[in-house]
Amino acid sequence: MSLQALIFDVDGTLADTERDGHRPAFNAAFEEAGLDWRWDVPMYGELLAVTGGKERIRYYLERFNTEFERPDNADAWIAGLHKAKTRHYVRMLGEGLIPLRPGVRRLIDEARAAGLRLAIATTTTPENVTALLSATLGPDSIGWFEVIAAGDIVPNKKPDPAIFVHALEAMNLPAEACIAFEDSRNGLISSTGAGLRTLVTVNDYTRDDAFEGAAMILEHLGEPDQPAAVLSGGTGARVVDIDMLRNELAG
Ligand code: XBP
Ligand code: MG
Repeated sequence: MSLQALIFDVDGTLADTERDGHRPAFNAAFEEAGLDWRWDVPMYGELLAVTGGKERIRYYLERFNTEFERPDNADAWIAGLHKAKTRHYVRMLGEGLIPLRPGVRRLIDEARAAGLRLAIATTTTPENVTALLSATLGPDSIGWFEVIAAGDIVPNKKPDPAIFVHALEAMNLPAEACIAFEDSRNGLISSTGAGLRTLVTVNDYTRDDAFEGAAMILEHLGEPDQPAAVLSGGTGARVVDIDMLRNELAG
């Protein structure tokens, strides 16, 4: 079936948001709430085992800070803490602190020029997605994505396939007509669980993940003057463009 749409993950795929975006935003929210919790870079790597910010805070308390006495209304309290984190994160994006990864803008421009449809499937909060798109590709770019499937829109976050299934249903497309872009094992399990061929671009937190089932694994999407290292798959091309997706990945 011919290629009709590209579905992008956000965190770690469009931009390296986790280490220098979400992590400091969580820490700023903790400080503001008078908590002495600080998530350093290695600890945050362990916390990434669980997707979703509220879920990640719960996991931290269950696994790494069991002494902490939670308030009675723990869910609402965590939701409030997470809301503050989102506020800090959106502010950081607005300050232009987090750029897109190599090749992302180019590939999105090429996909639009080729008439491909675009969607997003992410675990993060919807306003984080629109803030990132707006700060990097400009406010109009929000409308380039036919579907922005994000956050609590599905009950179970990645690695559950629900968010990709939701995006496919909203576009009324079969998985065979699409390619997904992911950066993590949880993301890959989710996308392949929805039947999607998936191209993985690794980052410092995910390069040692096991990526069985990925159609191709690269360092990043590549630019003509900055070709990507190919870690697995493909036939040697080091810049991901539409021809390459059609020739090497589309079924
Ligand atoms: C991203 C996530 C998100 C972000 C934080 O996973 O797990 O939770 O880390 O965003 P993926 P929120 O890239 O696989 O979608 O705090 O808004 O959840
Ligand atoms: Mg990701």
